[in-house]
Amino acid sequence: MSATIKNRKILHIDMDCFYAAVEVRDDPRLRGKPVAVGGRASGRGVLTTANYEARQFGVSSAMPTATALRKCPELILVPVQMDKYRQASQAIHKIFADYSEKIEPLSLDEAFLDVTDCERCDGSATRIAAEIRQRIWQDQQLTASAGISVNKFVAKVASDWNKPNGQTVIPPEQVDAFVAALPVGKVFGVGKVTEAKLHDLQVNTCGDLRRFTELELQQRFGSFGARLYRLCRGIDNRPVRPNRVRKSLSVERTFAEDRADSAALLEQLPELLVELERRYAKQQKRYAINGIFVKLKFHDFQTTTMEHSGRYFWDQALLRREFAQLIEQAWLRGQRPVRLLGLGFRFVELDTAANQLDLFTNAED
Ligand code: TTP
Ligand code: MG
Repeated sequence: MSATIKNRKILHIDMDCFYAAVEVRDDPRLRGKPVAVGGRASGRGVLTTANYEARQFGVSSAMPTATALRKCPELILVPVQMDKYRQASQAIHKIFADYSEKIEPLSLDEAFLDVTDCERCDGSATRIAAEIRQRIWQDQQLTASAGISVNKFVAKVASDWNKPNGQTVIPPEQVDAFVAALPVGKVFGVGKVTEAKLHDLQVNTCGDLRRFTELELQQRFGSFGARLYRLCRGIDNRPVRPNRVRKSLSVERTFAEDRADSAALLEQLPELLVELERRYAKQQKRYAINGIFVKLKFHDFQTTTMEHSGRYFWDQALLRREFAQLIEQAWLRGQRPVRLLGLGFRFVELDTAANQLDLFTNAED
């Protein structure tokens, strides 16, 4: 039975100084020293992150490398090596998958897991988090921190509480008090502007925010006001949403009258291809086409599919030729009237989180 919103068990897991930790792991000479990952100062580089030794000097993510070197002259700078972080990220996600199907990655190093239905560790979310962190260490020699609570908001705040290499549990009965004491700046969506506005209203903590009615908050903050009203009470019903990666896209048509042969099928190709193109263009994310396939259902309901793998860009003429070939080959397998024709693409799995971070890497020299 799926759990009600009230008794969910949500984990937020976040790797500690992720890129820097991977670099230190791979070069023991860096251990114990201040290390940052990013572009060179001469190339106007910025840092993606820094290890905890470097943070003691005031070095932080997104800081220009030149500034960081002024704050910490002995800082060791390592260039970004995205492939390594991606590999570590994949290994970590494999471990997550042993505990839940409901995994929502936020970036390469951070994810929510809904472990409400997980039966491992006697169903104890606290022990599940500890075990996951232990396995990440054994498998990757990297440390992670975790927050454990009843919803995403509280779990995320909690994972920061005992960083690095720690975990914090906020059980249901403590959520209210925990959130009441929380500075409003910790609430997801409250940026500098909103925070300043709230301070003007003598609001410093989520507890202070509870003085306002939902309507008052809506009047001041628009639609975000309604969310604030709930969040400051520790209420957050957002589900953990797995980023479903699309593996294929297809269109198909059942004919009013069966098509006798492949020539009759080919007449249908241009129209179906336009439909496929329309669906492909409508997708929010871009997927690289890694193969094409056709599906035929013969009049006796026997079905056959034929694939061709290879990288394709959208090229009408080429796709038409290649689909036509597949249709002919597929028809030869049955050589009888056809009631349905389908066309489709297979996609390469793209790691959307990694792609976002690539934008950052490009700032490198
Ligand atoms: P974070 O989880 O924000 O930071 P972190 O893992 O380095 O440190 P913490 O221990 O505080 O969690 O980001 C994860 C990785 O994403 C980080 O190692 C580098 C990369 N990153 C960027 O490329 N640009 C950025 O601005 C930030 C914040 C992170
Ligand atoms: Mg992190």
